[in-house]
Amino acid sequence: MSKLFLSILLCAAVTFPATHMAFAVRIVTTEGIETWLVAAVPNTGAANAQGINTDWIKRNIGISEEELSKPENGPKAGDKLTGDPNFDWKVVKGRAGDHLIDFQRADIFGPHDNITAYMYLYITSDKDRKVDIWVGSDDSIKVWVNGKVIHNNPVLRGAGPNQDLIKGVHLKQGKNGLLIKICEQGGGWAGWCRIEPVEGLKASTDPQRAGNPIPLPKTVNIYFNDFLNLIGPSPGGAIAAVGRDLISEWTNRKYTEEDVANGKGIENKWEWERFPLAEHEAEGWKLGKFTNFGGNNVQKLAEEVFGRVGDLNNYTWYGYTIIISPDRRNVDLRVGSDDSVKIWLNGKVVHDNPVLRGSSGFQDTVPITLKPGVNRLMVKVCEQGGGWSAFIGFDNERDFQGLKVDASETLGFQAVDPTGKLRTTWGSLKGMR
Ligand SMILES: [Ca+2]
Ligand SMILES: [Ca+2]
Ligand SMILES: [Ca+2]
Repeated sequence: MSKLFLSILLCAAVTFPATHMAFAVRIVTTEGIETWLVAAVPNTGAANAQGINTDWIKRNIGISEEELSKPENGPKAGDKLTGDPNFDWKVVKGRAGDHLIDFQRADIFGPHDNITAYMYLYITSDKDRKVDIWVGSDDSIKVWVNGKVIHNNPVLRGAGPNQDLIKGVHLKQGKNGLLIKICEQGGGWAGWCRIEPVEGLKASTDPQRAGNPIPLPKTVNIYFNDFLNLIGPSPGGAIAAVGRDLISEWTNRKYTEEDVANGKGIENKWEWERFPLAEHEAEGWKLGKFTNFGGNNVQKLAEEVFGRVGDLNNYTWYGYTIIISPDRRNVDLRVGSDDSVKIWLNGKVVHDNPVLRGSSGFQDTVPITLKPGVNRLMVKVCEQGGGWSAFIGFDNERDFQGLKVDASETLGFQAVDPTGKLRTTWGSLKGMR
């Protein structure tokens, strides 16, 4: 895929609302802005209360957080904050790959609890414009641009790319000040930020200089985002649940997981709408898209597709989709899950990870072989407590090139021949080539 085509896809992914997406995958970069001015204030109490609510800039240097976020008042490397040189303003770079700023790194601030970090960047824009700003944080986060609060999330969480989206942020022509506050309570302590689109923007940590153009992201994640979905209760914990055949339990043994992974009972709308669920709390199958790519995206899908608002625990999600490949190819499927995960390709288990973990992106690498034509993919993610999330896709454009991954367009509305091949769709696709 050429860089140009990639940037068109990136623009398409952010420009069209989810319901009008031309793609059944979401192309998301995990690469944040690399270089920042940072400073910290220790002993700031609970991250999501005293830490985020107190103006630690004002307490230390007299001007407010709001005032500091105006570019004419912004900091430069070497400026004092607490007076402890370890915590005063300095320029740092995020880690390789996603550019996450891990404040606990020995060359930044080292490990601390109940402490607040500030990140600062001067953004020079060639004209007045609106941008989207994506942030990630461990733990609570508040963001200002040019003297205005644009985001406040008093949360306790691990950090990852793209956790919160701040839409339609106004940048003025010339220099803008971006201030991010990250309050840490315990465990990890990190911040992450990217701006989209970056065309026409330069970033600098030096108030005297416009700096360099913000580069287009080099790495992208390609997330499958529409599935045929089934959810239901799975008491007894995620690790046990991922090892049990819940489809068999929920249908009184009319169908097994392997049946469905082979397309049985599911590839025609008239079949899946009458899927014989005996478990009355289970719901499905229903077409639906992920609209969120932070942690807890399956919970969000359960709310939007099934109206199941609130924090579901000891629950399991099955997602089913079709990958149409123009050729036989070996690819690395990338998978992230909260909690346990199992994946079938064309009826066979290709991944089985009985684990309890959080997730806000890819974690596991699953080498698979796609055959020419229709490939059936079934994913199972068992949630035990806290967040519930799933990420399935590729982080390599070459693996994805030429594939069609699309539950809503390839399932259920076409004639299916007796061997289960989606002849109409595949035939028309080939005809287009
Ligand atoms: Ca933390
Ligand atoms: Ca939960
Ligand atoms: Ca969980």
